[in-house]
Amino acid sequence: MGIMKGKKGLVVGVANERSIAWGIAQALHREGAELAFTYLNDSLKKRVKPLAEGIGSKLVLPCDVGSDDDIKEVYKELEKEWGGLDFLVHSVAFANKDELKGAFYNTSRDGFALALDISAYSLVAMTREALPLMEGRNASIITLTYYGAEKVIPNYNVMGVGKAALETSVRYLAADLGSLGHRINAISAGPVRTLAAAGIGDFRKIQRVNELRTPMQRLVTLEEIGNTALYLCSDHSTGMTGEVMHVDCGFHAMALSVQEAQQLSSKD
Ligand code: NAD
Ligand code: 0WE
Repeated sequence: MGIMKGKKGLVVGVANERSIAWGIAQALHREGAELAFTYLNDSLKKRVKPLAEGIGSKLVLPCDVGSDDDIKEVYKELEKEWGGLDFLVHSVAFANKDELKGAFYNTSRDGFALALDISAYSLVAMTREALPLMEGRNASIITLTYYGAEKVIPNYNVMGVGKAALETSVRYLAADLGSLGHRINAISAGPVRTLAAAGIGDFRKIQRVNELRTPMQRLVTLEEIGNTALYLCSDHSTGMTGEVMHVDCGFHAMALSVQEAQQLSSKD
């Protein structure tokens, strides 16, 4: 117990108690990590602050990851308060809602740039600005991705392209960070009913397909994603970097569900 004792980390992407970032924060806190949080805007501050305080975190800072100034300000504060950083949890994505449905070719130039800026470039900027604080600490960085980066998930559209850029950024960043002693990995999570997911029209259908197609015949839990994040942030995973780990009850391993295959063979 207490495998994160003495480690300090920043968690970016809590909106409420259902956020994947919050599931991750709880696992890290359970193992003794000291955490700082950021929030996007004032309406989310009201949600994030009490959650953070509930686990003894006093550092709750504003940050729009689309702003270099905001990012620099966060690390300035962490430098002042902590003087170092052992891990970073990046759990942020955004695309215009009207571009998460219909034909992908209708994605606008601005919508494409926005989705890739917030969902992929933000990891690059947050990593770069964290480096002075991480110096000599063998730090770990994690981000959250989705299967729509690898294969077409209808309507995921520009977010799929953004997640592909994010996953590739993880590999290029891993190459940069290795000689500094730091690591960076991604968790490819199965569908979880969060605020970001609630905004999606056919999310229930996506969850239903996952329950039918996964080897485990169920959906992944926030706790399971949190425990995997804990592993990647901890010194139990010091041999891993540049990896995309699927925490999806095995969905990525299937092309057809077992039931679909049985239905096909029974018709022979
Ligand atoms: P969520 O809504 O709880 O979290 C998304 C967070 O992104 C929010 O806290 C929001 O404030 C933040 N955000 C958006 N734009 C921002 C900006 N400009 N600056 C700073 N923060 C910004 O939803 P979630 O599902 O927990 O999403 C977290 C991550 O997990 C995302 O990267 C998402 O793509 C990924 N993911 C989600 C699922 C799922 O099914 N929910 C599956 C796989 C991966
Ligand atoms: O990464 C995501 C969701 C990311 C997301 C969600 C929203 C909703 C509200 C990004 N931007 C926005 N913008 C908004 O205005 N997921 C993995 C969840 C998700 O989203 C989908 C999915 C799944 C799964 C969209 C279409 C199809 C499947």
